[in-house]
Amino acid sequence: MGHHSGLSFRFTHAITRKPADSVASGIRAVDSGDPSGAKFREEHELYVNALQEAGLSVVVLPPLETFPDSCFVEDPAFCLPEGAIQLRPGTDSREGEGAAIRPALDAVFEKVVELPGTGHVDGGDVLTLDDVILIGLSARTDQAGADDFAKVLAEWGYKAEVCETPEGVLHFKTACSTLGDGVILATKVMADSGFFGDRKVIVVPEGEEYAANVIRVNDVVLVPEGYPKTLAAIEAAGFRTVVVPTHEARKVDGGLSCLSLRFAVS
Ligand code: CIR
Repeated sequence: MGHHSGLSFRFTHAITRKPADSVASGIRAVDSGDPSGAKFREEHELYVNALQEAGLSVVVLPPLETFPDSCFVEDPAFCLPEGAIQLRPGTDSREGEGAAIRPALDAVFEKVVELPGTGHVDGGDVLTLDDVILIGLSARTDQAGADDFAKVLAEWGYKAEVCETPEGVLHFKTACSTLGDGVILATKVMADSGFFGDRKVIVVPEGEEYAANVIRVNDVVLVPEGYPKTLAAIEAAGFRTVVVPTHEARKVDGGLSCLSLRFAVS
């Protein structure tokens, strides 16, 4: 199928995984208290509802206690209309999540391949735009992984570019999102990076950097609760918004995009 208008936001399906109680020991850069599995599952249900309201058929996988960060399903896989790629997350406690999500990929896609080689890629470092797929090098995604991933994408007919995620940013998409229709939402540091060429970039107001991670799903943009200036900026640009609470996810550096794999299949 390759690049086409709407590739970045027209979806039919999503895969999610309920947070486990072990999410209390999920990875975080700065400790602001442990998330509660029970509270996180309540927020997760609202997230799943929002995806359904946006028109998606949503698979909800059971909690996986052995992997504390396994509700962040975006990281161990990458999906396109023609198939899925099982990734190799770049931190020890998450590397096995690729194999854990594989059956869910096989259940939906005829074509599923594993990232070749020995490098690492976290899906959170991959930003799909309609005309190019950006892969951010980070503490999780290394050059070997990015190069091998780009090769698979090229074989499937997709153009990829490898970028340097700015220092101190967990994942490339922690600091930017596509709103579709050629518009990017990004933190100032990301906006100044030059990655986005002449696309229109909405800069996230200072102090609301967490809200750079939003997801456009069909006709709406899901925005985390508690970021009024960013919400207003997205609405002023003409997008319909839906606010979703992500307070528990945030305690372990997770956001809206990390919680699902979104894709279009016929
Ligand atoms: C981690 O550090 O891997 C998790 N605690 C958070 C993952 C967030 N995922 C994402 O940004 N795609």
